[in-house]
This record gives sequence, C-alpha cells and structure tokens, in this order.
Amino acid sequence: MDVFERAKPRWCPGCGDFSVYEALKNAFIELGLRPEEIVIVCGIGCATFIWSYINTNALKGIHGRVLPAATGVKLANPGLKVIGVSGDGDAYSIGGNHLVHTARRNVEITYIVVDNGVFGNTRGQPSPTTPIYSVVKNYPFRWPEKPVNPLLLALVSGATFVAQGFVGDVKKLKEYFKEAIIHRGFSFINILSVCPTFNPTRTVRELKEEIVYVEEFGAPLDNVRDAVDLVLSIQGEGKNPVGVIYKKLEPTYNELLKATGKLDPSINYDRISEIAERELGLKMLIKD
Ligand SMILES: Cc1ncc(C[n+]2csc(CCOP(=O)(O)OP(=O)(O)O)c2C)c(N)n1
Ligand code: SF4
Repeated sequence: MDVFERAKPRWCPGCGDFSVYEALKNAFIELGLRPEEIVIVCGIGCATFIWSYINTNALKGIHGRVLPAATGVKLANPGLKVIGVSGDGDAYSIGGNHLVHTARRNVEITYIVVDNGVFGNTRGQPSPTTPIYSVVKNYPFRWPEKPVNPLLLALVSGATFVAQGFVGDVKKLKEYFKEAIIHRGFSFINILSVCPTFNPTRTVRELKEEIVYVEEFGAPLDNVRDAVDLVLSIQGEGKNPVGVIYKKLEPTYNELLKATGKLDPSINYDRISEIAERELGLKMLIKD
C-alpha cells in the first residue's frame, strides 16, 4: 500500500479508468509529491470516481463544471497542484465551453479527460466523441453527429500543453502526466479509453492499431499551426496521435492577474465598497 491509496478501485472489469488511476498515482509518487500538495477536482461520471480511490485533497464538483471549480482552487491557493478529471461527456458536452475559456486563460491546471466515446455512467448514450455513423444504444438509426476533435479544440483555444494518452500504454501515460503536472500553465490530456460494459465494440486492441506516437515527428512542437498540421495529417490517415503534441511557456492566469491587478486611479473604490456593503452586505478589501 502506498500513501496515495485511499480505497480499492471499483470500476467494471477491463475499464480504462484503471490505467488512468495507476498512471496518475505513480506520476505523483515519481514526482515526489505529497497528498496534501494535490487537489483532484472532479465532475460526474465513472472516470471522475478516481477522487475516491486516490488519497489527495478532492473537490467533487457537479457535471461539466470541473474547470471553473479547479480555477477557483488555483486562484485561492496557487501553491496546490490542481488536477481536473472528466469523462468525454463531462468535458466536451455540458462542460465544453469551460475548456475553451480555461485554456485561453492559461490557468495552471492539469486537465485529464478520459475519453471512452460514450456516457458510461448513465449506461452508454452517445457522447460528443462518438464517431459519426456509429450504432448506438438509445437511438434507432446510425449516429448522425460529427464528433468534436478534442486536440484541435484545445490547441486553437490557447492551451499551452496538449497531449493524448492511451490506456493500453500505462508507462507512457504516466510520463505524460508527469510532464503535464510540472508544466507551468494549462495542461490538457485527452486519453483514448474504453468502456467494455457500454461500448464493447471499442477495444484496447482496436485503439492500439490506430496509434501513432508523435515523438517520431519531432513533437512536442511549440508552434500551434505546426501542431494543428501534425494532428490533422495523422488523423487524415485514419490514425490517432499519441504523446505530447504541443508545449509552450506563456504567462499563467495567476501571473497575469498579478501583473494587471494594479488599482486604476480613475475608479472610486471607496464608493464601490460602500455600495457593496450597503446593498449586498459584502465587505470588500481593496488594496494596492
Ligand atoms: C447536470 C447533470 N446532467 C446530467 C447528469 C447525468 N450524468 C451523469 S454522468 C453523465 C455522463 C457521463 O459520461 P462521461 O462524462 O463521458 O463519463 P464516463 O461515465 O463515461 O466516465 C451524465 C450525463 C448529471 N449528473 N448532471
Ligand atoms: S460503465 Fe464503462 S466507464 Fe463506467 S466503470 Fe463500467 S466500464 Fe468503466
């Protein structure tokens, strides 16, 4: 038993979430982190149950709202390592817009999305990453929706670290986690995963056949246009890029707030404080 074990994980046999658990726990250990230095922020869904199996601080949020909650934690306590965990439904459906805004703000959070192509926890409905024309369980025809492209979405939204992992390669997944956790900025990892219970046609073996490791192409890249081209060219061949695709150092949200947070002399802060206290009962502390 190691210091990060809280309880025995209880996902279905063969679930991809076990690999994510293993890789994340070992990444913490190899980085020499202590449980009290980490907060895992979760939404709702099978993947998000990881908070109850790994012994760190945890904030169990609501469906799709991992990133606003994680942003709050990072702003309030910049010393913590903040790790958000979502499924593809949580991240790209109800929570989709938060990915765009957290990426462009470059909030120093690691965001892990366990992408099994379905809503597992609610028994297998199609998600935003379900491939078009799939046979799905709760819709009588072939699925008519084009899927989102998480890697392109993160890249063009301004994420400063973009990677894709694969649950069939836990060692590499752990390395991507380690690199993401020490990255100074918003680090995003989409993980190609499986839900054998409700999406049994998507298997680890099938995913493995589609994988191309991006190190072979000189990644991580530090130019968004090159990274987008790399993703599109691999996907254009019907393959899936795996590895750290893009990495760049830019000011983080905490740093930007510090740099821009000087008081504006044209604003009457005393008057604002007075109104806030009178109308809302709020005590505002505004200091230069
Ligand atoms: C506001 C809200 N809407 C819908 C739900 C129902 N719900 C629970 S989990 C879930 C989706 C789970 O799928 P995903 O995020 O892909 O995670 P997985 O279970 O596959 O790991 C949904 C729609 C909810 N709990 N709250
Ligand atoms: S329903 Fe699917 S995603 Fe949920 S624990 Fe079972 S295999 Fe994993």
